[in-house]
Amino acid sequence: MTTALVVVDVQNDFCEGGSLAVVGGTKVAEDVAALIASGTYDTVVATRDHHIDPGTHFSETPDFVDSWPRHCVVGTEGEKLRAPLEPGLFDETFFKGEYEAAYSGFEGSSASGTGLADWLRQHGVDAIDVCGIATDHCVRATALDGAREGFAVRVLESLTAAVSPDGLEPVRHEWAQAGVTLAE
Ligand code: VGL
Repeated sequence: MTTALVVVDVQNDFCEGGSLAVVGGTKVAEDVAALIASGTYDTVVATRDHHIDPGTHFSETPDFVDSWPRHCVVGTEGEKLRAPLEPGLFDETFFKGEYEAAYSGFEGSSASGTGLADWLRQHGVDAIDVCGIATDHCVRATALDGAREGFAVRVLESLTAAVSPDGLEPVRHEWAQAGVTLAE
């Protein structure tokens, strides 16, 4: 099996100080950078929320379920990867959500227009380890889509941060139903 690390949306707006801050986001950035530096994975990719005008995904009165404060707007600091992560650490980056909500990294495309699933297959990847932010939104959706696309999917839960850490049981149940496993 060739396993790739998929790092979901570890961007400034999702970390402490950002417009949609998730507690623990900065620690995820640090811990994921250390994991990448350990050389465990030959293939490492990132996804990034990359909004221009995503319609009702943004709201002045967000419900934090389907609508959110403005975040990860193209060209802003909030859209950039959280240090110590930086673009050069990744073999490819997949951008999503220009004009719509896009929770799953599998909705993303590289700058040259390749989707995540095709890119992984082209690189001989058949398994993915998923980490990043937020556990209960973009990590959730990316893991489920990965399983649907036929990859063996593990979620590295200790390398994620959740919007609602107390609400993860149903998410874990969905993952289990889909054949997604948990590591650590
Ligand atoms: C996310 C809420 C809104 C995420 C993205 O990356 O999990 N959450 N947009």
